[in-house]
Amino acid sequence: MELPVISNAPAEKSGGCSASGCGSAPEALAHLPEDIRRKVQDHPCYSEEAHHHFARMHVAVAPACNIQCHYCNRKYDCANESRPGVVSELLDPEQAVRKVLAVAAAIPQMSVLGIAGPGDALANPRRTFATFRALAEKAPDLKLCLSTNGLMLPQYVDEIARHNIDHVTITINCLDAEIGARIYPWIYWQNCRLRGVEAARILIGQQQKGLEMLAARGILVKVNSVLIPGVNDAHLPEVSRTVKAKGAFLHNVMPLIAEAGHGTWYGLTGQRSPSAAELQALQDACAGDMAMMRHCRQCRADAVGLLGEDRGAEFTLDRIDAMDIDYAAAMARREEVRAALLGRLAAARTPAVTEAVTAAARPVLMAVAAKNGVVGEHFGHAREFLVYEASPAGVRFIGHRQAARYCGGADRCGDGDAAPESILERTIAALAGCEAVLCAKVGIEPWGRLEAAGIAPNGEHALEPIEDAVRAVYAEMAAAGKLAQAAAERKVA
Ligand code: CLF
Ligand code: SF4
Repeated sequence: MELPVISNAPAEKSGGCSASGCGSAPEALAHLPEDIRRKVQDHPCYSEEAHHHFARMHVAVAPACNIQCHYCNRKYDCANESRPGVVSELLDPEQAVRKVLAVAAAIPQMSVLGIAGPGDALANPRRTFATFRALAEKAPDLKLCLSTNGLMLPQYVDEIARHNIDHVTITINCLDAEIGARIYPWIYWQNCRLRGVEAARILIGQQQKGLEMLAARGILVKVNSVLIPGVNDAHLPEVSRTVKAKGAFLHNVMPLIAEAGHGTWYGLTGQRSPSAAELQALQDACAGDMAMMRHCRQCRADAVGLLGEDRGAEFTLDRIDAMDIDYAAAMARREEVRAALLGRLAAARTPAVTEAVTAAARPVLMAVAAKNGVVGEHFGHAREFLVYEASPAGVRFIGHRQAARYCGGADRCGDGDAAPESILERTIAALAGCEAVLCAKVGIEPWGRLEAAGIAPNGEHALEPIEDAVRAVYAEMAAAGKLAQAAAERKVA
């Protein structure tokens, strides 16, 4: 599940460049062993490049939880991989299978089925594995993915392996039980409610043991960590190093979302969330040790669609019952679409040469209004911008910044009640630090306002693959002397 949206949240928490240690970037994928590459190439969370093209869905079949996290309110979905403040429609396994088959028919690029709550998948083993079992039989082309707090993980590793679940996420916020006691008030363990350091020690031990057991079986493990300023921020680089040493494939550091309105302990006691800059700095610090995910959208436990979009409302049970679906045709279509998308991804992996960029050029952040992996969105229609860093080392994904739609079309403007003017101001503020924004189109008014804010609007690379476009703009800046000039200014400063 996804975490809440922070107003000025940094760009997507996704993998990035091999230079920065991000194993989910295209260059890093190319260097993976063939069997691993096959497992991640169409997984939107494990591969940053795949997330532009392949979709995932979650089925909310797991209501119970066996621990308490201070960032969670039981009224909402599990915030370890979800967005606080959103409640999912609970399904039984039979309903879940019906929904998955309908979505797979309607969204042929849906490649992954995950169970991530709304409680903990392994606190509800019967429902979780019944769902996976049925889907392995009825939709064998889907990758199966599971997310857990890890408390019961060692007990279920064999069953996970038996069900061919190749991707498991464990939320590991700490290795130190003293820190853990500040995050987890209690766990439910062997029919007892345990509290404090003792509870945290057991949870941490189970998580680490489960990680080692999964790695020994060749199951890909992603570790999620919630960044809680003043609690585990200084500790997370050590977590990163340790989980890497034990075989984790990817680390996803997500920002704490602590709003009083969500009723969580942290929210009610004034624990703050990290800023975009703090999150990025910590992700960079951890990236020295392992591959980082930066494109996480903190999905909800019933999310459907590409990361960052939610088409769940199209697939309620009553709507599904009314659908007339030709499953055989849909399956054939899925195979065609998958092959086409993988072909497109392979073709996009050839980086262009940027001769104008010298080794001394400074790095530049650029925001992209993206759609399906290209510069495809109108500035005024974008609900989020992807942020990339261009440097002499290449182009790497940094994260995403949330925005509201500035322009809603001919008959309305903006999202909600806010005036377009204030939406534009907020969007420009969210793009702080970016020197250019690449989009399919941009209107005259936002154009002027962006320029005044020091962000160059650019509509010259509409429909080009994102990284090619960013690379090209960086080369244009280098050719115009903008990179060297700014470097000189920095030196003076
Ligand atoms: Fe779902 Fe999680 Fe599997 Fe992805 S989500 S169970 S690994 S298929 Fe992905 Fe969503 Fe972030 Fe999770 S964007 S919250 S990391
Ligand atoms: Fe909430 Fe998930 Fe933590 Fe359970 S594991 S308390 S559902 S955030």
